[in-house]
Amino acid sequence: MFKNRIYKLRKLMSEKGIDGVLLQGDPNRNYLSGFTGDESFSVITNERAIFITDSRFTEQARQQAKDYEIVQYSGKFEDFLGDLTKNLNISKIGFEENIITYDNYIKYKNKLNCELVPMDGMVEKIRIVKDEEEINCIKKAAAIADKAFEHMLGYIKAGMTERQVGLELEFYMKKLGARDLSFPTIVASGVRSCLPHGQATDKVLKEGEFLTLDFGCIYNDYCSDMTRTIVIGEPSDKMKEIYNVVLEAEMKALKGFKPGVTGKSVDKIARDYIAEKGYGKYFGHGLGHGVGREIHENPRVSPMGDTILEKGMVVTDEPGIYIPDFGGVRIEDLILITECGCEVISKSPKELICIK
Ligand SMILES: [Mn+2]
Repeated sequence: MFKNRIYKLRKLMSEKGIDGVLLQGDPNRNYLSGFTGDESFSVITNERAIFITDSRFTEQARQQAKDYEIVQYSGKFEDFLGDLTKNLNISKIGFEENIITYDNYIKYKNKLNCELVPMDGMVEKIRIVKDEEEINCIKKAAAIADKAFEHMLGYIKAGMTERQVGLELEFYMKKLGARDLSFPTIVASGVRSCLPHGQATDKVLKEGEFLTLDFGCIYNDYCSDMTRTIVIGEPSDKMKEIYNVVLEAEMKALKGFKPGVTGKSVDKIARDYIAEKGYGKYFGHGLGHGVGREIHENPRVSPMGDTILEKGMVVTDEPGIYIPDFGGVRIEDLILITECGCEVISKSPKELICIK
């Protein structure tokens, strides 16, 4: 599997005319090696795959990065890299311009005798389509989130704080085998639900309020992402109306996801429907995003999403309406693009749930 991924990278390297790459960020380096730790490096040329780490990770790298020569370095990494690129006769080395700092760049530029070339998302282009094993990990992470949501429906009561809700949700996902959270859990109730990314506070849940939960976990390095908005007690007519508009927009978009269309064309389906219902100005963010090793990755499903969707891509469908001083609703499913449409990975119910 890793050999195949490295093979794909080497093809892109030769197309770009570079004879080596330096991988420093966790997602790309680990995707191409099987390593699950951090703060390490790999250098890949046409003939060699070298994994470079320090004494904290050497043994782990030996066990996990089996297709690589493992090298332990000490001292300044830029000195080590300068010698290595010289010994490997690298003339143009690709680097992750979205990962390395300006400080890194200056140090490399001073120590390396080769040309530094931005990789321009070369590995991300390979990562955008998921293989079966990756899809299984994402499905497992989503199943944990679904179970946790079901648990929360029996746990949430008026009088609790958002923080209590968030803590229980996070604890429960870890109890079910999640390694970590995909991102800081969003728990936003009442007027706070108009904050698309409102993190849990000490606010107490009251009857007649929306409660938005946006959460996910990491299973074997892969993220899940889902959002459900529920009501504490009884919803008003206006709350029901907004909820139904968002739900309808979400379901209409689901029918639009298929290979061969752009992300922006699916975004438009949900956006046009919400605008038609008079709430256009309250839906400010994109409809969705790719999910994998990172919680937000390509393809973007927004008015700027030019990428053509392909079978094996995993994206979210998450329209929302956020009305200041009133509240908001977002409903988000994780989906897999299939041969002729999409498969909804999130299984939690979407009809309006009221906590009595
Ligand atoms: Mn999302």
